[in-house]
This record gives sequence, C-alpha cells and structure tokens, in this order.
Amino acid sequence: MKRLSITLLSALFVFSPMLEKPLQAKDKIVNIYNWSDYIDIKTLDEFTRETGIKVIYDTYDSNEMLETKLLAGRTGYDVVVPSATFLQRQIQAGVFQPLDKSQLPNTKGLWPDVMKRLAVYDPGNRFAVNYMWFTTGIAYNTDKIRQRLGQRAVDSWDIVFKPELLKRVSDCGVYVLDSPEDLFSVALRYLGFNPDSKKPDDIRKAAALLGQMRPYVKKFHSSEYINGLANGDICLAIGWAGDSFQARNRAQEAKNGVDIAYAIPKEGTLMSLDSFAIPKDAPHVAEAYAFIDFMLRPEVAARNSSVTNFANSVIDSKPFIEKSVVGNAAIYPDDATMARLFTVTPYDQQIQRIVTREWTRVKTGR
Ligand code: N2P
Repeated sequence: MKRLSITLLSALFVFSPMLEKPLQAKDKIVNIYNWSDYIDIKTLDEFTRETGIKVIYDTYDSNEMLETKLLAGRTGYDVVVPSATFLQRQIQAGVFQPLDKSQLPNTKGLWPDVMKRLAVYDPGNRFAVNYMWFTTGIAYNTDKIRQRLGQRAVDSWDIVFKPELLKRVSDCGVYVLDSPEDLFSVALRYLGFNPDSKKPDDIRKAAALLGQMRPYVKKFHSSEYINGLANGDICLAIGWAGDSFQARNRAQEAKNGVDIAYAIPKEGTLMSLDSFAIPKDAPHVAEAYAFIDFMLRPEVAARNSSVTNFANSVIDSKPFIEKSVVGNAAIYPDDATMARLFTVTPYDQQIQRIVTREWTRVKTGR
C-alpha cells in the first residue's frame, strides 16, 4: 500500500513539473520543452539509462507559445529551444543563464559556421548552443499538384502568392505555418523588399499579400501539416524542411501511394536556427547540462537528424547521418542553395505589435 502510494506520488511529480513541492532527492529529473517532431524519441530512454536522469518531455509548435511561458517566469523547464530571433530578445529580457562550457565538453564538436551565424543573435555564444537549422519552403503532393497545375514546376513562391494559382489547388487542402516571422520575411522578399525590413509600410504591404491567401487556406497551423500531407488530407503546405520530409517518409512507410516533395523557392527563403538554452530559474541545472551535452554527441545528433530530417550543428555527426538526409540539398544546402537563404533579426516592441495585429488580420480577416 505504502509502496503504491509512493509510486503514485512520484508519478504525479514526474508528470507535473510545475508543482511547487520539491521532488524526492533521489529522483534525478530534467524537464525539457522542445518543438514537436524534433527528436529521435529513443534517445531520451538512452539518456535515462545511461545517467539515471528521468526526462519529462513537453512540446510546442510556436515560438510565441514558448515566449509567453518564458516571459511569465518559473516555467519549471530546464532546457528550452527557441529560434534565434526569439532567443536574442529573450537573452535581452534576462530569462537565460550564461552557459558554463566546461560542463559541455561536446561543444568542441560544434560546427564553427553554424555557431558563427548564431553569434549574431547571441554574441560570443554565451547563452545557447545550436540544435538544428533549416529552411521554410513549400511541401506538396506531387500528383495532386500536377493534376491541378499541369507540368508547371513548383519552384517559386508564385504558387502561394498568386491568388489565381493558389485558388486552383485550394480544393485539395492548403496549410500555412502559423508563424508570422516566417511568413512576413518570405512575403517581403517576394515583393522585392528587404526580408528583414522593419518599416511599417513594408510590413503592411506584406500583410496585404499574405491576406490574399486566406480564402484558399484550410488552416494556419505549424505541426498538423505533417500528418495531413502524409495521409493525403492536404496537398500543399508552407512548412519547414525537416517536417516536410517527415511527411514524405510517413507516407512511404504507410505505402499509401502519396508522394510528397519539398521545394526551396527560387526567390529565396528564410533560414532559421533553433538552439538549446537554460532558463535562469531552471530547477535542475546539472541535469540540463548533462542533457544538452548528450544531444551534442555525434552519434546522437546524427540519429536526431536521420529521424527528423533537420540538419544539426555537430560537424562530426555527418558521417553517421542517413545518406538520404545528409545528401539532400534541401536539408544540408549546397553553396548554390545557401546563397538564396536569408536570415532576419528580432522585431522591436513597436513593430512586433504591428506584426501581431497584421498577422491576426491575415488569419481571420479582422
Ligand atoms: C519541428 C519544427 C522545428 C522548426 N517540428 C521550427 N522552429
């Protein structure tokens, strides 16, 4: 009886990281908050087996969701994974602790080029280590799009930003990321503006372009499109590279005849970097370091990339990654593809308000 109640009690603690009451000293725990579909889930068990640290693993699919929690404080999380622009302003808001690199020996294997790109947002790489990096593009069902658009190659943002084209494919289901940063930067680039423009006028013009999509979009959402594409419920999504290839792989595994492709449009697109950081009030700091360092092992990083189809930042992981992933120029871009990618910087408060308001209008018409 006593045994049972202890088990129940610890189960309660394990699944309720927000509880105020301290955990049993013997329960070593780490609370991770990461993007959905962003890890080889088997690595979590291996980490626990090796270290004795239990992993409480929660997921989100938008930076806004993570940021709301971080700014409210006391999240209970030990490791979070913001995208670079959000990371930058969260660092400025003081929500993270500087990393003690001596507790992260595997950071020696980080890819210098990737960490240099990240240093633009986190000078000196003091607060974060990169986990994955990727592009935003167009994922589509090759047969259904060919039936509707003929032999026209899907190689341009035209297909989503020319209403007459989007209208022609809208009957088979279009999803768009619910991520204003991605959509505004891409729309600005398409209109010939600086994709990182912070001019209210440019933002409004981009919003007008994005708003034209609304009648033809089934849903603005940032994770459902993976299964939607894989099972044939939708035929086109503005999505992230790795997720799009996960959709292709799920369809192949289901042998349902659905063929998904992913395009980086010729006009160029956003490259994003998602990185590990430790909140200032993290309850299990030593365990957070252990977790991050484990994820930076070349073999572990390689499996995470092989399963998620996202590029990681551990250079020595490359030989261990599935050839179909590491050899895919839409995941590990070649120089020509790289040249078409741009990055952006955070919005200040005033522009953020405009972007948030305009994005709501894009999605709802109000
Ligand atoms: C994983 C999505 C991660 C990319 N499903 C968005 N930051």
